[in-house]
Amino acid sequence: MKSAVVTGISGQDGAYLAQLLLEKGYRVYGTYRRTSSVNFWRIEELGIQNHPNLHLIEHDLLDFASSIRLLETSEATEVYNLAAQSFVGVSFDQPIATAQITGIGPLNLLEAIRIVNPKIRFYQASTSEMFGKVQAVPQVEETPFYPRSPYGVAKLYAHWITVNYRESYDIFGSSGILFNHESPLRGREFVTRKITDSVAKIKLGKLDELELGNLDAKRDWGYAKDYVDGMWRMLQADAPDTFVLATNRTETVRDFVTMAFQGAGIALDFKGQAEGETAVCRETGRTLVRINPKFYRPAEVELLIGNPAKATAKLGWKPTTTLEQLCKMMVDADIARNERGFSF
Ligand code: NDP
Ligand code: GDR
Repeated sequence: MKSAVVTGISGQDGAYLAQLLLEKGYRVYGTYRRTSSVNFWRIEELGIQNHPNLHLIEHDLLDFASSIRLLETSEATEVYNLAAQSFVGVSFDQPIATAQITGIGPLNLLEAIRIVNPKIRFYQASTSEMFGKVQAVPQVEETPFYPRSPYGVAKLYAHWITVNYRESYDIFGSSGILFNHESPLRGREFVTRKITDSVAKIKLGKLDELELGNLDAKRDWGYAKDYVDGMWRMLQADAPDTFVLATNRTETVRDFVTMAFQGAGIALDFKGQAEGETAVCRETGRTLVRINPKFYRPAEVELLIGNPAKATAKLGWKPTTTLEQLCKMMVDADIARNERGFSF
């Protein structure tokens, strides 16, 4: 039986990847950090929390000794490093913690691999945020990086140290440059889920208005389940490499807002500009969306769109879900959750 470590099991991608690996017959060691109240709602929603081949292990990404023990206990042949301080907005308020967890955390794992078993295959969760102030459209593996947040800078370190261990020590370290991917399991601080959860609450009369920041930002949004399949494919390849996973389509936050309200049967009209912009219900004239400048970032990534041609050619990977399907799936899930009073 193959054995894999997935760091960040309590996160969106960790839950979907664990599910995929269990379906493929792996023994999965999912790591989580110690908190006073651990919450496994995502693996519970997927119904895998009591799977006999899922082992939940407390592990701190910054504790080198515990990384060594993790690899020894699990006898893993694949390590997927998904744990990170992953919220761009917070990285401006907590740049040092973000640098340590998101930047140095992966180095701890790579060093542990070098010591315990250099044959272990390593996946690093890199990001389109590394492109930041984009230097080419669409972005591909060779596009120069220009991160625009402490998060993006930390991820860039983690990306290059993975490449460096590949080249220096012959470690099978692959880096997936993944563009935004969403799902009903997305954290509520990220814009898509914030929107779909708020749409559900507005629809059910539990919320009056949705407050957002920059509506002009453009993102390439895909479905998280497609993307964890791409991670697995990267570690099954003949050689370690760097791959972009994206849909090659970009839309504004405003477009996603429109789509999400439409999914709940509400048509919107946008009025005004910049921080004075609002969206009103076409039927009632009631304001449903307002701008709050506190959601703007000190430096913004304005436009992301990725071309996954390399992943398609070398891994046979393709996104399978349209943005319309994804948005509807998220709105429906949030309406159902809010109806039954569950709202993570
Ligand atoms: P989430 O924020 O949903 O999950 C992050 C995970 O990291 C959680 O399990 C979280 O634990 C854990 N974590 C946070 N801080 C620490 C810490 N100090 N020590 C140990 N674990 C910690 O992110 P996603 O699942 O969306 O993303 C997975 C990875 O992919 C991340 O590295 C992210 O940066 C990267 N990525 C994500 C993209 C996306 O669009 N989703 C795109 C590109 C890259 P807890 O539950 O306790 O907070
Ligand atoms: P992002 O995702 O920063 O791209 O990082 P997020 O959903 O947070 O923001 C996307 C865009 O929406 C704009 N925005 C808002 N964002 C949030 N969170 N809340 C708001 O109210 C709001 N209003 C407008 C943002 O300014 C931004 O332009 C995600 C994370 O998953 C990272 O870990 C990952 O690396 C990248 O995607 C790829």
